[in-house]
Amino acid sequence: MSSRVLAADVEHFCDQGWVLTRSHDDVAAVQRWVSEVAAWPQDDGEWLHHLELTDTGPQLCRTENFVPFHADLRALLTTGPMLETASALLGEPAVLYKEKINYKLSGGAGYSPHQDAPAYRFVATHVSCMVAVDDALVDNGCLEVVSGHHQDLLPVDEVGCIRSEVVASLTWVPVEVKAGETLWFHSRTPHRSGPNLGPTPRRALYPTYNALAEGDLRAAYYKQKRGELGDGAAVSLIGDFQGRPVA
Ligand SMILES: O=C(O)CCC(=O)C(=O)O
Repeated sequence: MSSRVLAADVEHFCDQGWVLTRSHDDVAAVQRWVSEVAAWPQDDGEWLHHLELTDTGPQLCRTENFVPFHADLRALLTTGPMLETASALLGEPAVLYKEKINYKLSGGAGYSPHQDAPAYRFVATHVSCMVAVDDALVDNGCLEVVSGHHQDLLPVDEVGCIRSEVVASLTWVPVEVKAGETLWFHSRTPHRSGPNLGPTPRRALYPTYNALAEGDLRAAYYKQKRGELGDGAAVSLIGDFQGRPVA
């Protein structure tokens, strides 16, 4: 394990299925990089911008596949403390599998209760995290997780989210994450989030890492996702996003 990753953090992750760490000190720089990506044009790149319809009109809700085109975000997510923490939590060297920005701008929708594992088609061992770009608080739709419930896949409904009777039986805990902190969670940790009811954005980066021993599969993931969803409105390979599609 890297000396920069605390054994207590690994233990918390193994026991609870999540752990909160400090990931970056230059909050303003990461906010600027994410604003740069958000300003990229819709059509003429290989990145994937997604819009949602809100009461005030269409707005950006997600960008995927930006790491090849932004050197600073590539360095943040594929080297240094982030990669070291992913490797420590997986217990073996990690590699980036996919990455997204969820913008959750004011009025942006939340996410239904789900586990991520069913959406990851090629890899068995993976870990994700939410790198808070802005403070993620209860009022602007921070994540809620279920602690210590990451051993099994739970029964799902017709869109791949956790069945409502199971949701009602679980204890959901909001985890507020300040800008500069990262919430790491196991791909079987149940999680959900509410809408952003506040006036300011709740932007977050979501890199997912897999065990390098299973291969560097990022390009294959995006090829398959484009094939399955095209460049259209659907945001996810499961129906967890509660946002309205833009016609
Ligand atoms: O950003 C959020 O509020 C939740 C995101 C999430 O669970 C997902 O993208 O799968």
